[in-house]
Amino acid sequence: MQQEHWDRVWIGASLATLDGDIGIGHIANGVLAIKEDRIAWVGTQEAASQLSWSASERIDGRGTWITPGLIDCHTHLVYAGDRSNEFAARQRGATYEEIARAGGGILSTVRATRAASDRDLLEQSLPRARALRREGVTTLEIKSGYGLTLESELKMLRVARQIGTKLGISVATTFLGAHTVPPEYKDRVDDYIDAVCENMLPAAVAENLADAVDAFCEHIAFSPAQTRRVFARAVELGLPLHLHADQLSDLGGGELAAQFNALSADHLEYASIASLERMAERGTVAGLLPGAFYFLKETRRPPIDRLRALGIPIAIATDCNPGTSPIASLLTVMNMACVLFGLTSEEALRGATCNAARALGYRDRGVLKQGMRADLRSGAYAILSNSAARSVCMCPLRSSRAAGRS
Ligand code: DI6
Ligand code: FE
Repeated sequence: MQQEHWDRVWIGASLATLDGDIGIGHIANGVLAIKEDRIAWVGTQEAASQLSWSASERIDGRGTWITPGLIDCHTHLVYAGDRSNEFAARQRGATYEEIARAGGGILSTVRATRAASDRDLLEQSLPRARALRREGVTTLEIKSGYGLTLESELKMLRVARQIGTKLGISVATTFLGAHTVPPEYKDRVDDYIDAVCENMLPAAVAENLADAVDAFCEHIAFSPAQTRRVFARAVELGLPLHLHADQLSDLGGGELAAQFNALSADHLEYASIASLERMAERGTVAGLLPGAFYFLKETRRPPIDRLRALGIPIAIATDCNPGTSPIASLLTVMNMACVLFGLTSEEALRGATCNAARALGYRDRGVLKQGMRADLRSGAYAILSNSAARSVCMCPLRSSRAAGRS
């Protein structure tokens, strides 16, 4: 029998492999081995005992659950300043739209982000990324969209890349120049879209700063026609797409995202049945953002039952941003997905692992399977619940360890 030599092996752990179309792919008394930066073997102890193997490091995995490293697939965590004043205004009854129309909201963060130096922006953003990493997040998507000039959008994206390097996590950057209309273009929105398409987006691509493109399609931001122009340009430049779709009203965002084969359409509280059907046909992931729902005291839930019935993959993300989702805890947001949206714990765990990987177009993570990146999260979960999914979602503030390659 050929002898396998592994760098590190966990023996006797409960594995949530997430391998398969439903559930969490639980293996009790599991063995998981890593060689170099890949998962070399996954299975039961019984099956492992049939193999001939050795390992440089053996870890007693009993009492431990191992899941894939968590993936936060939608964040705006690079920004300067804070918007606690808006939180207070909303407590007094103001709505998000009213604040935005009065020049607050996204634009107030644009002012602070433009004024910040690269270094300030990095220093203000790092603690949020660190908080996510502490919870076991090993892959993080970060959007631009608070600069809205060529120079400051690129500044945000560079800072996002620096966060990945500094923290040793994987950062996927998304160009969100079409987040809101900057004041300089107040009455000439189409001219701004020209600048996005002809100037900003190509520059971000030339500097290899954008892994994907997103837009905010909403009556307080960009129309479907303007969103299409940005998407068409992104497609020409070979970039995958995401969309802030149907968050505050139904503009057919889900359908638009599906038509362009976007990786994900996110929010979806007001998505129409037609949108969801198109998403199901194209395999568009539904990115649910319970933090924004919670902070905005939204009452209309995303159409969970229909997403399930149509077999649309559901991802969960923090949407970490200073206005509508000022939270840097993916575990809490997974818990919100259960409590506020009625997801099962298993769905929430899928939402932050395998389905989040799909929402970012990654095929090498989010699942514990031979050949995948050695990108894991482990923790002693047994105190509250004997299930990785349930304990992650029941008790969101417990700490964890991320292990293996990041
Ligand atoms: N939708 C959101 O939830 C965030 N952006 C968006 O397009 C909100 C961003 C903010 O209010 O700063
Ligand atoms: Fe967002």
